[in-house]
Amino acid sequence: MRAANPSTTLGKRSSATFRQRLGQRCLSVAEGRRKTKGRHQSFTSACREHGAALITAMLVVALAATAASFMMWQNHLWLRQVENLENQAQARWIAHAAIQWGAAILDEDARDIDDESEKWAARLPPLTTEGGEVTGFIKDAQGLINLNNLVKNGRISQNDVVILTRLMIALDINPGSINALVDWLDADNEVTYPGGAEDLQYLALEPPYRSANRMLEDVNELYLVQGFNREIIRKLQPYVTALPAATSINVNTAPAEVLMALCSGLQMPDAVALIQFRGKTPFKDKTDFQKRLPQGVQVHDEDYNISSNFFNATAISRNGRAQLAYKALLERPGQGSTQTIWLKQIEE
Ligand SMILES: [Ca+2]
Ligand SMILES: [Ca+2]
Repeated sequence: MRAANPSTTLGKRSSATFRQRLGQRCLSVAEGRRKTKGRHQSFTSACREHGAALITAMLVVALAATAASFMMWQNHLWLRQVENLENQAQARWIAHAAIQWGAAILDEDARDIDDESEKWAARLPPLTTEGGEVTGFIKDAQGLINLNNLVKNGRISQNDVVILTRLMIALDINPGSINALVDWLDADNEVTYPGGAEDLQYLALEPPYRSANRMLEDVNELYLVQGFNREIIRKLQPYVTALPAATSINVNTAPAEVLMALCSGLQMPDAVALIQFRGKTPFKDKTDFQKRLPQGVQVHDEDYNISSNFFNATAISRNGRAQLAYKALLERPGQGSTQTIWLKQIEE
């Protein structure tokens, strides 16, 4: 039997111990790493939570700031709207007052003659008001051709048809649509030939409508009358009007084109000469006007006059950011105070 080698035994023991110790050491290191990893994970998780909370807080602040900004903007907008409405109301009130002032000036005016050297014809210089200014002017509505004259007492007025025909020819407009205007104004439903139009023609349009069979309330109503279009109305507008009664033309205020339409045979140079003459010495009566007409020129006595009953007053008022223009038709009767027939807001 062979005796055991002590050194070999000792070596085996040392080796076992070493492995044991190594195992423990490894376990210890692994434990350490596990703990470190755990701590790291906890730290990362905490960081993530903290980050999320921070982003949420920032979002809440941003939303709150946006909401506050929106509310402030809305509030500002509302205040501006209120201010605009207030400015508009003030501007409207001042414009209406200016037109009433115009009516008072007409009341004070002598009514035997109406010419452009009179006080009512002077343009109102801009007057400062609280928060703005107002200006305005009055024009004689009877210096123009009254389209409603075409039908008088239910019948066609041939004199007035001739006057409008002369104007349209001078303005290079085909006068063929005058009968349609006569039909628009007259009370019956019988078509005036050629060129007339009553319900039958207008009801065939899309959309259909009926003939008015009454006076025009406004020159723009011509858009509804057969044969009148934008171009024709644009050309006519400086020389025609729509008054609520038959009227005569005031030769102290009529422009040259209207004088030429009124007087048979009157040429432009003579019409300009008449206007220059009346600028210095207004026609004091109808005979005075007739005397000034060139030889051969004729005018019907009932078609003209040297004074007026109807005037257009325009007022332009500015208040803050609001600027409004109003136009009125004023009627000044032979006696009594001037009345407003209509008042409307217009484009400047
Ligand atoms: Ca006068
Ligand atoms: Ca008719």
